[in-house]
Amino acid sequence: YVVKESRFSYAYAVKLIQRLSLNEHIKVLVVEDSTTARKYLRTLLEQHLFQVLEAEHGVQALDVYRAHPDIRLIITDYNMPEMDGFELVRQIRTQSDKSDLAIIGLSSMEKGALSAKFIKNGANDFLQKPFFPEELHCRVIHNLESIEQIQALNEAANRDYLTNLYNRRYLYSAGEELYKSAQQGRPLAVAVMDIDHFKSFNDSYGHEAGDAMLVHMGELLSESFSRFVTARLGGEEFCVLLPGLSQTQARTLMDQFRLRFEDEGVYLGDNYLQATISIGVTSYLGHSLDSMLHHADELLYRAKEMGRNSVVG
Ligand code: GH3
Ligand code: MG
Ligand code: MG
Ligand code: MG
Ligand code: MG
Repeated sequence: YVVKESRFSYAYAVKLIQRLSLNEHIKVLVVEDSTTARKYLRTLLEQHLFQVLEAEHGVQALDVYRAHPDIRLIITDYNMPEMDGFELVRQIRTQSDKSDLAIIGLSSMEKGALSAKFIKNGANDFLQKPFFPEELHCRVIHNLESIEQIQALNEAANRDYLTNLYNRRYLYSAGEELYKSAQQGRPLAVAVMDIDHFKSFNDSYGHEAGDAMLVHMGELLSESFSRFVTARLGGEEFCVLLPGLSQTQARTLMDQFRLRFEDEGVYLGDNYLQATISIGVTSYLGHSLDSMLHHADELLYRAKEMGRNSVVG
């Protein structure tokens, strides 16, 4: 006789239930030429609340993926008309790597070579048909969690811990792209700013108040420049990359920001804290992004010399 036992531990079942609210926002594409198999996969995935999309072969799958670039997982059969699973995986991997999109290969043909080939072509995982629904679910969750962890790590590596603005590392990688487009004719302005007399601010109100002011700066910057790239360069120095703006437009915007920062202080307990900033703005491309930042920094230094709380550029 067959003993029917629960394949999930209690802890695992709890974990699966906790995931359901996450799954609702995740698109999964099922690529399978057999209608029966496709509908079966859809049913299993919908039990876990995933948004399921379908394609009958590789060519159709590429179209669906183009229309829905936010698909997080593709489950694909091997043997299909028009374009098979290997070719699909190969083509998808020219656009999206394993940290953006998970792919699970599927096939009922003899194992070994097939699974290896799926993985060599860029699939994250492989599942042999017929499979237990539990195995499908475990592998789907496992692969999605890997992507989520990589994305969380990337995000943490690119953010400044105190202000949650981007850090210098991200600024340079995003900036290089913008700099390349600037060399091809798209305008780019760079602003570097620094809080005035911040050392004496810290000395007067304390380091905690200094930190509160930096957090406040982060909030005002991301609010005022949501269309642009804002970063903390270090200490009380910040940077805004303004693609598409001329020197004059950028200087006007930065001057509005300077006034806003001067006007809107922040409360720390009963203390209302205020500070001012000096800003350098350039759209002179020079020979590198780094030279642009240096130039903006020189203009910032001039604003300091001229008495602070001003924009030079
Ligand atoms: P200036 O107007 O010329 O910019 O004068 P300043 O005093 O702002 O410039 P200086 O470079 O002499 O001092 C910068 C100060 O910023 C010193 C440092 O203690 C403070 N600072 C840097 N990072 C942090 C931080 O994360 N938190 C706090 N509270 N203070 C910081
Ligand atoms: Mg098939
Ligand atoms: Mg300063
Ligand atoms: Mg200084
Ligand atoms: Mg400074």
